[in-house]
Amino acid sequence: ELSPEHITEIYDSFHIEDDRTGLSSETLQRAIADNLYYIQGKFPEIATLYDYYMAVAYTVRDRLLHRWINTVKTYREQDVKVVCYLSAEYLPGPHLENNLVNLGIYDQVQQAVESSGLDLRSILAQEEEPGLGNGGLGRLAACYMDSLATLEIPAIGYGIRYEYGIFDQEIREGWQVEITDKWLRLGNPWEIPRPENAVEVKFGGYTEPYTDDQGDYRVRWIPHQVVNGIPYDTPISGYRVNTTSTMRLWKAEAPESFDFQAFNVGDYYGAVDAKIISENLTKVLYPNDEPIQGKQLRLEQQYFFVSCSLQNLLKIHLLRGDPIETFHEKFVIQLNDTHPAIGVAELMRLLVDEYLLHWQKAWDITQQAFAYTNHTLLPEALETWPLNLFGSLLPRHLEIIYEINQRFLDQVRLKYLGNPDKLARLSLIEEGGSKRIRMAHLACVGSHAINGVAALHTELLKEGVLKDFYDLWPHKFTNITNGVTPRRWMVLINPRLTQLITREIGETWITQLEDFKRLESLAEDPAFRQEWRRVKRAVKQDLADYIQAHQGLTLNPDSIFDIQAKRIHEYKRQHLNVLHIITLYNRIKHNPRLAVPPRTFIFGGKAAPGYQMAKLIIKLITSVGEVVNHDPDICDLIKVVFLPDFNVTNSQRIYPAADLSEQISTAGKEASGTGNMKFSMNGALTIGTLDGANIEIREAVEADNFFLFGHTSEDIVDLKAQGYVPKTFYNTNPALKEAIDLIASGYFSHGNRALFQPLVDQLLQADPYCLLADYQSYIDCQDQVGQAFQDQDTWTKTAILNVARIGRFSSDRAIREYCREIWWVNPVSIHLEEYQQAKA
Ligand code: T68
Repeated sequence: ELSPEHITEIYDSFHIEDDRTGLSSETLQRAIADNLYYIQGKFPEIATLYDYYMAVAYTVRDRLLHRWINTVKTYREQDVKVVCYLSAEYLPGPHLENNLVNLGIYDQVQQAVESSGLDLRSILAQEEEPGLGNGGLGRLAACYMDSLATLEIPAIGYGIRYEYGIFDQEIREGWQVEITDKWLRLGNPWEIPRPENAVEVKFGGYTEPYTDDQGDYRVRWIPHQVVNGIPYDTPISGYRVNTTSTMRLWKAEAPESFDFQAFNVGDYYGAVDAKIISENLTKVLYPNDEPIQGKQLRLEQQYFFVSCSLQNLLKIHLLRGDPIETFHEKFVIQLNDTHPAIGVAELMRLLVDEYLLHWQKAWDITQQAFAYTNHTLLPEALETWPLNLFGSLLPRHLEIIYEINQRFLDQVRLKYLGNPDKLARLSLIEEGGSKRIRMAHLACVGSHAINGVAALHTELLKEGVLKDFYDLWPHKFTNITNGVTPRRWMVLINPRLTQLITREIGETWITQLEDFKRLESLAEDPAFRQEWRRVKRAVKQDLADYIQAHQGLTLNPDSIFDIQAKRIHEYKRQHLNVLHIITLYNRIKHNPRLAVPPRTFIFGGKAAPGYQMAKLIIKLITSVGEVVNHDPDICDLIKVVFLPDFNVTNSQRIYPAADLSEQISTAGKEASGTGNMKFSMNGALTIGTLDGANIEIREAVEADNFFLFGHTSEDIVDLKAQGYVPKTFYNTNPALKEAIDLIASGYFSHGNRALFQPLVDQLLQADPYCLLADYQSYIDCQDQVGQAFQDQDTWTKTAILNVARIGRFSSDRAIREYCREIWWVNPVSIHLEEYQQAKA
């Protein structure tokens, strides 16, 4: 520790130039030139556009660092409670533009680069986004980081610095091809490595008991392997506030001492092998949006980042001079699904084995520190680990989990005398056949709060997968409906609509989205509606231009832009959408003079590389597009587009351009959905089932302004209970039969009947997601959509009302609820000290 005098001396020895903090376009222009020269080592004759991007990024980062340092200092000095978000995935999207928006320097930077003869949009396009997540769950974590900073809540987001993020998707001959995502190849200007804060993580080996100085029974863990965790910090700005939080991602490296050990015995190659094995740990993101049961490396990743993060938190706590016993008063740890649930056992290990607390004290701290968010109802998606695998990797944690379980079941036994079934259902260990650890149960037992991510989802958790826990601890359960940040999902992606709205109602909505309700009366104003339509038309033209340039397809910007963009999954039912397309196609083929409003069907989304049916659904979409787009009988009334590589960057062109948002999952399967919110916020109408947050969106915008179809989650349960026979629907519905038969006939596959056979068989023989049962209702509803679109003025009114009433679905609202109901934390404002003052 340095003395105060020494610190003053260090401050006196250097000073920060205004070129690193100034916000005028002149200063920014100078700073960009300076960074191009001194950081990129380039001069204009040889600088690439990427060099300019880096120079601008470093210039913006300098401005962030000033705020970031003040944020960290404030939290160090003041006695604040901090939210720690533990998430194996983050999808922040490109940082540069978001930071320009949040700092309020978009125009100044634009002017600065234009004065240098450059174009800001093409500089922004250089950024490679960190694809450190699969979909909704990772993107939610990023929206929450944005809202936490904007609401000035002290927070750290912990995660994994995957070297390869989610694969890039290419479409070749209609099939998905996965390309490795080398996002770090050209350097990452947003992260700061902190090798001095490395921590050690142990794996494998065995445990042994010993007696400590007090004569207490203790356990020691002798690992087989040690891996170092190196933190990489990325500043996360808040909107127009000084608060700048930290996203701290861990990279695995081999500890040097480990290498030396091998060197000493002369095993140079063994040492290199060990290094490779260690560094494999954070090499790649598992591209699955469901858990991959039983992959050892995945468990290693989870434990690695959780152990690094908890060790780091305990260190911060002790550095602040606080006693270990008050840990839970200063930190609350949110588990983003069960991926970090091993944290419950790890905190117990750290408190009991390393800090020598008694079990009960450690358990009180742990339970009060943790809270758990569930993101799925699919029973096959609940994470469990084979006990053998778990025990060989984490022998001490297995013992701790046994101890937690024993004490937990002792308590349960008193409540449910003589009900062994209940005990078996609640147990952290799944018995029978091969034993497994149930991570959701560990998360429930170790947390003071458990939440679902939409009202229906939370209710279904309480009646279904977590029912026994709900019966035991009803007070632990809460619903926090998801939300998305209006900064990225409106201000950044839709400047035209942002400007129109702000001109009318001011800009308070950017941080208080409920203020959108001031748009209600404008829905009645014909002149405003006309301007709204002009904006939508311009934004659709932008997307059409992009698709023309990238896919050579000409789209009609006056057609209905009907969009489904999300991961490809049978439960999300992209193939139901395809059945509608084929139905329309058949109708036009039968009656070429049929008056149908022109539609452009746009799809985007990745399939897990091992999920054959999802990949076949992509092939079906592209194959149908191939036929429909070129059939002269269709006269361009229908176009089908598959936009490759759906990621945050590409999604930003999609949401603003939609007329119709497809949210058509089987009721009871989609926990919440968040794309539904982004589409609505940008003025699309929704066609959807009563699933996830759709239900609440429909309530908010009111039933007349939402296209509802399909069975409810209760209907679906009943349908299945009665023995669902999809063939009955097929046999009794000629249009449905015709559509499916056309796929089966090889019509879309150059006569190859075998190609789509697995998909057809699945629908006719099992149809686990009830497409056939919902088909007619969907078609009828789509017919209403087609009708409604003919009346552009009413359609626009409805779109405006959707936006006016979507305010509740801001992530700011969601974060306020977490703060109030689960975290018990308060905002702390950050004052920027002038650098010279900072000496004090
Ligand atoms: C999604 N889950 C839900 N999981 O499907 C979606 N899972 O309804 C919800 O809106 C969203 O979470 C946010 O709450 C996911 O995205 C995953 O990506 C995932 C990844 C690995 C393992 C399991």
